[in-house]
Parts: sequence; structure tokens; C-alpha cells
Amino acid sequence: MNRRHFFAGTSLTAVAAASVSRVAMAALPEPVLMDKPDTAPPLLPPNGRPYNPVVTLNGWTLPWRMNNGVKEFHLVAEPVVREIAPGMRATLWGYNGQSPGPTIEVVEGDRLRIFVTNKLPEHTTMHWHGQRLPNGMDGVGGLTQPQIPVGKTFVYEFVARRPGTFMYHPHADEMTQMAMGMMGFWVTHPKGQHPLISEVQRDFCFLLNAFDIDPGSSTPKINTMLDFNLWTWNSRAFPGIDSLNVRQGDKVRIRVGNLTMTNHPIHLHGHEFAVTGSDGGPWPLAARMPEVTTDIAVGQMRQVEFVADEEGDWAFHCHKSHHTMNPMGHAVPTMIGVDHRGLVQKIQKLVPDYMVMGERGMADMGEMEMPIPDNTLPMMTGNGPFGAVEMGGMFTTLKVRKTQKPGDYRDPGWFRQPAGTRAYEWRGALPEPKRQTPPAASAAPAELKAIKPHSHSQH
Ligand SMILES: [Cu+2]
Repeated sequence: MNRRHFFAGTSLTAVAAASVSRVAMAALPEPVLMDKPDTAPPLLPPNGRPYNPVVTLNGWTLPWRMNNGVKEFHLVAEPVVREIAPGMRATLWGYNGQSPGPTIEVVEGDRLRIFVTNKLPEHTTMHWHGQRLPNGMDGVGGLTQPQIPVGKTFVYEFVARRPGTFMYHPHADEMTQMAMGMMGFWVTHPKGQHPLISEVQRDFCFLLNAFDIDPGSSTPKINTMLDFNLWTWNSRAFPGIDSLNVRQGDKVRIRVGNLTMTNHPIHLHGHEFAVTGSDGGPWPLAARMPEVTTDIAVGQMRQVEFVADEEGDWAFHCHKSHHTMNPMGHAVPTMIGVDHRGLVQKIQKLVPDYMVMGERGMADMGEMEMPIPDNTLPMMTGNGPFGAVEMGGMFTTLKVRKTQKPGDYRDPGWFRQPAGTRAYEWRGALPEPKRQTPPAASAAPAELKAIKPHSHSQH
């Protein structure tokens, strides 16, 4: 039962489609596990109602089996090791080998049976955020069901009643279990055409999450309420977040759920998008506005859509500047303009590794190869074609290419900008700045006469 499948790409379909004997069908489905942080290609449905699958950023979709017309999934809650970005691994809790857990994709009207096995050191439950379902399937420990004890498996059964984008997470010791990375994405595709759900060529999804892990350690501090130091998309920080690679002219949908403790204004460069739905469902056409940033509050999901018609490598990130940074001490004083000359040598006699940072701003941090403890990330990093990108955390790129093939999600490399289309250096003379001078005060102060409205005193 515990045999692990290590697979890549299309073999996912093979696992899901594998025929199983009648005896095996009476047992629960074999859990499928993933140990790689790469973005898996879309899982094309091998059976059941057809749909256009999503792509989970640095994640994957859970295969299912059909059992007498019921789609069966098996989620295993367990400790996992997640690479946050190359150079840093975190000891988290998740599902089926990963944090977040695999995306679950079903179709409106599907009958579902989901087995949840608890391999954590404490009890848990599973809440299906946003779903219409019988009260006893809602997964609130103590309220709608007893907790799932350690080592036990519970079964959830419901019909995917409305199409939309949802999430799943425990409703048991939530502060701990969500701070440890227990969450996953859920997409219910529409059955056939839906008046408010567009067909798109690329459909991406990811969860916003955050961790507080001291540099050099690997386990999140679960009591942190706001001051997280790792701002992540699907438990990955830039430069560990894959780019969203699309073909020029593609209609693109991006679904983003927020399971952190604060809001995130998610911002796309080079295009306007429309917010087309939330976990409440697709929005009426009259409620959709063009935007380039959409704020996603805690516990919310927003999906945005646009036509990717501008070629290039477009930044796509949270607009809170501290959320596009990796671990840093917030107690660091601002050093801009402070002259450290003479001081450093004195301190280095006491603390040989001492170095000064920030007297010209913090940009040097992007290029400096500072010695950092094992198992953490540089504060701002990631190299682009023109040097350090000076970003971390919730940042990646949307790569729009004429040459990207339909259905190809591979990274096309850096954009080659056409000649004459890049900001360039002015090499001519710089004129002396002219100071704006206030108009000279006149010798006599201006006389102001107040005239009351409706007064006819001039007669
Ligand atoms: Cu943010």
C-alpha cells in the first residue's frame, strides 16, 4: 500500500488509468506521492467527464480512480520536506509528499469519495473550503465530525455541486497545521460550456502561503502571527518559483488562493486583466473591471483572465515590497547616508566577519555573495539577463512568446528584446538643473475683498 510512485510528466495519466481488480476496488485507492518541486504538466483526464486541466505552479494534480461511477482520491496528511528554493529545504507538514498537497480537479456533478489518512503526530481533519456539501462532510473537528486520530483514515463523500476554484485545509489545530504548510488547491470544472466561465488556453493555479523559519533551521515557528520571513507561492520563494510560460495570443487564467495571515496585492506587468471570479463562483460580467493588481484577502481566492498579447518576460508578483524578499531581520536599522569609514576596522577586531550593509541603499545585497548560514536563502536574489533581479519571495515572471507551442509549458529562456526597444543610457551632456523660483513678491500686499454671496451692498 505504501509503495511510492516517482514519476514525471505523462506517466501520471498511466497511474490514474491503470486497471485494478475487483478485490482492489473494495480497498481504498493506493496513495500517489510526489517528491519533486517542479511544475508538473497538466493531467489530462483519463476517464470521467472531459475538461481542460489546470497547471499547478510548482505542483501537481492528484490522480484518481473511478469506482462504480464515483471518483476516488486518497490524500495522506504527513510530514514532508519541501525545497523552498535551491539551497533551502523546509521541514513541513503536507499531503502526499508535498506542501501544498496536490491539486484536486473534478467536474461539476461528479460524485466524489476522498480518503484522508492521518500520518501526522497529532489529529487532523479536512475542510473543503467553499464547497456546497452535507454539513457532516465540512471537516470542522469537534463541530461537524470527530477528529481523525493519528494513524486513522476518514472518508468524505459529496457531489461537486458548483463549478469554481476552491481550497482544502485542516480545521483542526489550524494555527499549527496551516503554519506547517497543510493546504491544497481544488478546481471544479464546469460540465460543458458555462456562460460565465471562459475557455482558456492556459489555466494556472497556486496558493499564497508564508513561513517563519530562522536562517539555518528548517522547521517553521508556528506561533508567528504576522512577521513571517518566507513569503511563498505553493511553498516556493523566488528564484524557486517557476515562470508561467504562455504562447502569445493565448487567453490565460490564473487562480490564486490566500492561506496566509495577511492580504497580498498581486500585480502583473505589461497586461490588464479582469477579475473573473472568487471562491463564491464566477462573477457576473457587469462586476468585472480591468485591473493590473488585485488584492487577495486572507481566506479568499481570486481568478484573473487576460489575453497574453505582449511578448516579453513580465514580472508577476505581490506588490508588498517586503513580500518579494527572502529572510531578513526587520530590526536592521536604515543605514542610507551613514558613513561607516573607520568604524568597520574597529568592529572587525572584535567580530572578524562583521560587514556593513545598506549605506547606499540595499541594492548591493542583490549582488553581494554574503556568507549565509546553511539552509536559508539570500535576501534578494535571482539572476536575469541583465544582472541580479533583487527579488525574492512572492515573485516570478510571465513569459509570453510567439514561438511557444500550444500545450508546451517549458521555460523558453530569457526574452530577446527587439533592437531599439530597451531603455538605454543617455550619453549626451546633462544640462545644469534650473531651479524653479517662486514668483517675486510684489511690494504692496495684494488686497483681498470678500464679497458675501447674495449681498447687494454695492448699490
Ligand atoms: Cu504579499
